[in-house]
Amino acid sequence: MRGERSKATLYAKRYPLYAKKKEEMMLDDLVISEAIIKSFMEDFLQSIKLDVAIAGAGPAGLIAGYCLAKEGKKVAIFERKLSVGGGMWGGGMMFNKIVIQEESKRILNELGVRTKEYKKGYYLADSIEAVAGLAFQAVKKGVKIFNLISVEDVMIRGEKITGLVLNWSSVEMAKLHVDPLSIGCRVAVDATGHDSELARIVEKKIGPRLKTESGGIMGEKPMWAEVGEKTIVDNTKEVYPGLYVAGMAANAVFGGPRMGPIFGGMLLSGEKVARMISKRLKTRTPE
Ligand code: 48H
Repeated sequence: MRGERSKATLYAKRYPLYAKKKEEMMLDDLVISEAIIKSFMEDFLQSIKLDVAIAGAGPAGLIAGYCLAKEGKKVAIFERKLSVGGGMWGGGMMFNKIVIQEESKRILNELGVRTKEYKKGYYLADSIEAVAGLAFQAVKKGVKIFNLISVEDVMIRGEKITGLVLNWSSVEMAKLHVDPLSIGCRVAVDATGHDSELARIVEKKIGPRLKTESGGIMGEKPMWAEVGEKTIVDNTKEVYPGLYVAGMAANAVFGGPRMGPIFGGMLLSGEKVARMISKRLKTRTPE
């Protein structure tokens, strides 16, 4: 109390404008820092054992997280970049609109994102509104999103994914020799987009043992929206025990075409992976 008062007097002398504020609460820079550090550490510790760990906060990862949290699952998303939303912000060639089809319109509408019919079966949404809606609703449902953290490896025990290995993206970018930390999960989702990074890590570390035709990553095929949007939902499945693929990663791993700036398939894929995982975690004894 004495300290507070003398601080106020000091400020009042140095900055006359503060004289009026003398009796008011003063802002303490150290309290601000302490609040951030403590609260982040609490969140991080809370996430050390998860039901579901998702790599990638693009549209597929965000909707998967949202649906899983709605089912009461403890879920966190680890995103390499500063921003969430993956490739959705830029719409098509930086024209920031996205197209979605009839079946997935209800998903955006549930999140409060507006859609407008363009032609029968084609709906438009503002890409910024779509990303904002996805991220906001996911967080509100209880998904913990950690941005600026990259998944650099996986933990495998007894031929099953049991966790993800994390590092700051800045460490990765600066190529610093800093060891990572690990978190545990009952199930992991590779929602890393075109690069399907988690499936790639598994293939690289233990060989061609994925549940694909070749055992390895089949690779994404050329643009074909009609087929790509269908296969992406079919390809959303478990690719290695405990590891599911969703979104663009599903077509990259199982060899489906790309589809350009139509995003219905990403949403349906995220929803499907959440449904599959929820069912599995309900029927299994907690590990
Ligand atoms: C942490 C990581 C890591 C890692 C990557 O690319 P995304 O938007 O992926 P989807 O599948 O949700 O959506 C795909 C869509 O955006 C798209 O690209 C389409 C429709 N393309 C069609 C076409 O023809 O091109 O998001 C993936 C996210 C990104 O934010 C990455 O930064 C992040 O995953 N990420 N995060 N650890 N190792 N790798």
